Amino acid sequence: MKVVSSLLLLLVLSPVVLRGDVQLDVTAADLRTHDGSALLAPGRLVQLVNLGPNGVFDAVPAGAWVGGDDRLVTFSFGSTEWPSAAGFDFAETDPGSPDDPGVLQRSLVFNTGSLLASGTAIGIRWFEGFAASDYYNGALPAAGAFYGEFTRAMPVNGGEAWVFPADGNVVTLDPLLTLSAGGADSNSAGFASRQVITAVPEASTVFAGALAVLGVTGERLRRRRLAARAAA
Ligand SMILES: [Ca+2]
Repeated sequence: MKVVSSLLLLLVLSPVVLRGDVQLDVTAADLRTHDGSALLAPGRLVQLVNLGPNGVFDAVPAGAWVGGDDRLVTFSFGSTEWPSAAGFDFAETDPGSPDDPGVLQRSLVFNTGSLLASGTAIGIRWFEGFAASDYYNGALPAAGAFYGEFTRAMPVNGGEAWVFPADGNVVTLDPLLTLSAGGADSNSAGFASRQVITAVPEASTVFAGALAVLGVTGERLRRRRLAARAAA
């Protein structure tokens, strides 16, 4: 219930940002490990994702943080607690109190240099096996790494749809609140139950591979014809 009351406070106390800036207030709870057995620990990696022209999450391929037309979104915090980056640590913004496991509560500030087009669909991903510092130090996920993802087009908890707003706006994104956190979303919605997939070869590589197969087949046919001629 603490999360719900904090959300209401955010809705009442929406701060003002400078013209040209955008602030997104992001809340999600309870975020858990892939089997739901443990709450995600503070310090784990969370990323904000631009869902791209298709408007949906694309699977994460090994060796990259996003796949398909998805892109990581870069932002800065108002303080210096974490460098401006496309990845941030999983924790709540609640100065003076310990971070609660499983609770993401962040205010992300974008300046004019990093604005996405208004209406761009966005979402968050959380990675069970990576600390935010791993991302910052250049780590990349391997196939099988667990992660969770969330976005919402139709608000149910009093916030806004998960799209990038126009300049100068402070937006509280409709939070993920599972039953265990006092909300109405299923508990499994907070599980990091997705897995990084084996990277799919580029289309050009597949095409070259197909040509190679055709080449082998063509060589076999030529040999058969030669053999038929010799036998004639
Ligand atoms: Ca996409």
